Amino acid sequence: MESTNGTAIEVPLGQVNAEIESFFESAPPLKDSADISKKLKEFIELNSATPGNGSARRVVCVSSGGTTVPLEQRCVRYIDNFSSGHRGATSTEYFINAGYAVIYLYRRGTFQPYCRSLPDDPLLECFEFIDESDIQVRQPYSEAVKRAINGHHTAVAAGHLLKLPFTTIFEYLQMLQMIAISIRNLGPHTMFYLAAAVSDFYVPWKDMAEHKIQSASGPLDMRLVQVPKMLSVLRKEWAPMAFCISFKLETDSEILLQKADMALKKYKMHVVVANELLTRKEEVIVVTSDEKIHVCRDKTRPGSDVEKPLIELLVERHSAHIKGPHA
Ligand code: 9Z3
Repeated sequence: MESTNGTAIEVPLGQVNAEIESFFESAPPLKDSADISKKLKEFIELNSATPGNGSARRVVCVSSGGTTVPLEQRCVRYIDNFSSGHRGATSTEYFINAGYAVIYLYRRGTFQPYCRSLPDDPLLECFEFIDESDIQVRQPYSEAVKRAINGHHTAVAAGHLLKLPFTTIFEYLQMLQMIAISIRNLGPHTMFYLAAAVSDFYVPWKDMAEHKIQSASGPLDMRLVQVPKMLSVLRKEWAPMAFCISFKLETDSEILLQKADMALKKYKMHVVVANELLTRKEEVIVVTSDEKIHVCRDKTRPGSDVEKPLIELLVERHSAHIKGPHA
């Protein structure tokens, strides 16, 4: 909750919990939850220290892309949150390079790790027929295709990348909770890097029209309720030992840092990464309880990105967190 003068007001956890319970109770059940649980269990086992595996890997959940808010149960229309998924996909590659196992919780249809240099329509643009029965990669794309296939397949085959897609706010939050609870036993070796653009308002399932809303009925009058803020519960209950990073996106630079500070305190995040929509690929500000660090893309290197120095910094901060104290 925010006071009228813009400072963070602590909302009692009991009240937040009641709102969250009602959100999950009213949400449509996750279709493939048994399959997701199984995949998570296998992924965590694979990356935990056992006599056969050697040492454990750190595990990071990277969320990426925007959540949708359906307006009808048999959904034809929805409200969307902007995010191409570029930040999440790029960051995933750097986390894997840094030795992490990544659970990539992503919006269907958004950017994927190792595939960001491919053109919009890779199948049609990257391949051509040699003859009736053979296909080859077109020259300009051969490096990008090799990088995509090698990078992706190597990471998945080694058990360092698990990809879990979502579309709606209901799916996203249910999956985030499942991930948090399944990795909590790994304690401070886990990280949440929440770059997904998450809806602030939604239509509760029970209040939602079942069928397509008819335009002939005149102007649309619809009540959206606030999505309960799961970040505090993630920090306090679902994964209390994890290193938690959330993102703050604004279009008005005047309020960005103040909003990031507020999120840091209110949700007890370890780090909030503040970014502005127009400059998000050039610069971000890493906000912690005692620092504000400007992280910029290296403009002298063509093709460089801001995620490289950002992930280096966050990995270093995560190492300090592991050494404790973890709270
Ligand atoms: C971000 O701020 C991400 O950096 C972007 C990345 C979505 C801007 P792209 O996917 O862009 O590379 O195109 N994500 C968080 C956005 C958000 O909704 N944050 C909430 C807020 O600002 C808190 S959860 O209130």
